[in-house]
This record gives sequence, structure tokens and C-alpha cells, in this order.
Amino acid sequence: MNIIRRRGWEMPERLATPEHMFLNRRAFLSTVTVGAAALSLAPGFAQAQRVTDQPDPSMDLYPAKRSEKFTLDRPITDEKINGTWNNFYEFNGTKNVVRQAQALKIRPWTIKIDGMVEKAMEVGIDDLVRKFPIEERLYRHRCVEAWSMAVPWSGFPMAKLVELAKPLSSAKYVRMETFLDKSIAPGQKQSWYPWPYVEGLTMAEATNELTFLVTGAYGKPVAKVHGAPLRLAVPWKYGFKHIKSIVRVSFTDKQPKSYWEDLQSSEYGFWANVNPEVAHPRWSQASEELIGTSERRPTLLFNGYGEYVAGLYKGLEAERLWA
Ligand SMILES: Nc1nc2c(c(=O)[nH]1)N[C@H]1C(S)=C(S)[C@@H](COP(=O)(O)O)O[C@H]1N2
Ligand SMILES: [Mo]
Repeated sequence: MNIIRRRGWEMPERLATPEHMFLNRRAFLSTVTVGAAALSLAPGFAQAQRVTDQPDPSMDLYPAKRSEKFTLDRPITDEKINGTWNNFYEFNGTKNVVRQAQALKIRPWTIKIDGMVEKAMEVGIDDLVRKFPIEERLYRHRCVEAWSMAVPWSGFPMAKLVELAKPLSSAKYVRMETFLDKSIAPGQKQSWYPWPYVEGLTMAEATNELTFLVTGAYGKPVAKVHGAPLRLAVPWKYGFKHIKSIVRVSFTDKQPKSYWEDLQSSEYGFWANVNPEVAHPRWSQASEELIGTSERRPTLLFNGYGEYVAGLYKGLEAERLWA
């Protein structure tokens, strides 16, 4: 008999998957597309097993030198645990997405930089990753679902990309977009989601010292399931701001509407800063479970990164900074 036991850090469904709970409700309403979406899982999965990747051309950049500046108050989350507990809705809405994510083709990979910039450009990931020194940073990550992890990311400060892009002084925000390819990502056939995944930051947030573009993790090129070949890390914000597999970075004067805000604006907003005192409409944010352990810890304001970022929000007290 095959009894599935819940490990300590796996929360009850109610807590672990709030993001897809209301999506299921939506899916339910959208009865016409449900059948097609369910069928679409099968071909995506088959393709995942057929893909054979070339050796990653950025392999020689890792492991990168670790920055002394960013330290942890907890052990690094085991790579295996971290690589098998993921949110990547393009592939599926469960935490078990690693096999399907192998269908992602990460070369060639081009990032389009456009909008309010001196000159729009397209840059290949292997050019981009060699333009700046790559460093390793130990960051904590707090998902809005109340679980957390600690990760050795590698990459470069987003400020470097902003500098490269030469935005006009009228640009106020950076809008980022994930790839769109239904043929490899079955989730993207589900028409009730606002694909492609979009996230945004203010210019001040994008150029903050903490804001990091991730190209590697655990001493090697970043895994597909974590958002290869280019993913954002903004450790003072809830996990959903950490957009994966970025293909487009646009500078704009309009506040970008993120994927989650578009889906459910009563629960997810633009700022999404971590605050243990402001509950999500459906659960408390006071504490978090460290994935891979049975440990629960109190959540910290700005996930403990207030010294770097609290100043960004002075004068914005009237805004929904915590959702
Ligand atoms: N494109 C894309 N980016 C995404 C998501 C997603 O579903 N699609 N999920 C977000 C959420 S909710 C979290 S918590 C983190 C999870 O990152 P991890 O799977 O590497 O732990 O990715 C974020 N970035
Ligand atoms: Mo999340």
C-alpha cells in the first residue's frame, strides 16, 4: 500500500496553495476550457522527456565569488528540497513542476529591452551574463503562502541592466515579462490566466542595491525550475514578485499590472512588501515554515531587509504597500 504522508514542512493544502485555490474556482467557472487544459498536460509532459540540452555555455562562470555582505540567520535550503517545491504556473499549478519545467528551452534566449529608453535593444543571455561580474549572494525568500527558503543565488545587480538600458528620465517603472510558448508550457493553454506572467518595480526599487538578476544558483547556472536563464530576486518582497525566465524588460511611466494583481487585485497588489502584521485576506503572515524542516519562525518586516529598503516607501503610507 502506498501511503502518502505529509512531511512537516508541507502545510495543509489550505495554506500551501492559496494562489491556485481561487484559480481552481475560476477554472471551474470556465467549464469550456477545462477539458482542453487537462488534456494539454499530457503532450507537454512527453516533450519534457524528449528534450536533450546542450552543455550550458555559461558553466565556466560558476561558482561565483560569494559576497560577504549578505548573510543568513538560517541554513541554506537543501538544493533538492528547493528544486522540488516550486511555483511555476506556466507548467502547472502545483509545487511539483520540476519534470514539466524541463521542456523549457533556455538557448538561444534573447531579452528585449524597450519602452522609454534611449535605444531599444535585444541582448542574448550569453552576452548579457558576461557584461558584468557575477557574484553569489545568500538571500532569504518569503512566499506569500507562508513558506520560506534560503538560497545561494548568483547573478548581477539589476542596477547594471538599468545602466545598460539608458532609460529616459520620464521612465518611472520597469515592467518585466516571462516567455510565452504554449507548445512547451501547458499552463499557458489555460486561457483564464493572464499570460504572459508580468511583474514590475519602480525605478528606485529596480536600482536598489538588493535587487538582483539571477543567472545561477547553488554554484551553477540557475535551474529551469527556478526560472532559467534569467530570474529576479527582491528578497524584501513576497515570492510572487520574483519573476522567472524573463524575456522582456520595458521602461514605462505607467505602473505595471502584475500577473497576480490582474487575477485577483483584492489579494495581490503592486508593492507586495513582506509585513508580518498585515494578514493576507485568507491567512496570517505572522510566521513562516522553513521548507525542508518542521521549523516555523516569526516573519520579519521587509523579510529582515528594512535597512536597505524601508526608505523607499517613505511618504507612500497611503498605498497598499503590504499586498
Ligand atoms: N514566470 C513565473 N514566475 C514566478 C512564478 C510563476 O508561477 N511564474 N511564481 C512566483 C512565486 S509565487 C514564487 S514563491 C517564486 C518561487 O520560486 P522558486 O520556485 O524558485 O522557489 O517564483 C515566482 N516567480
Ligand atoms: Mo509565492
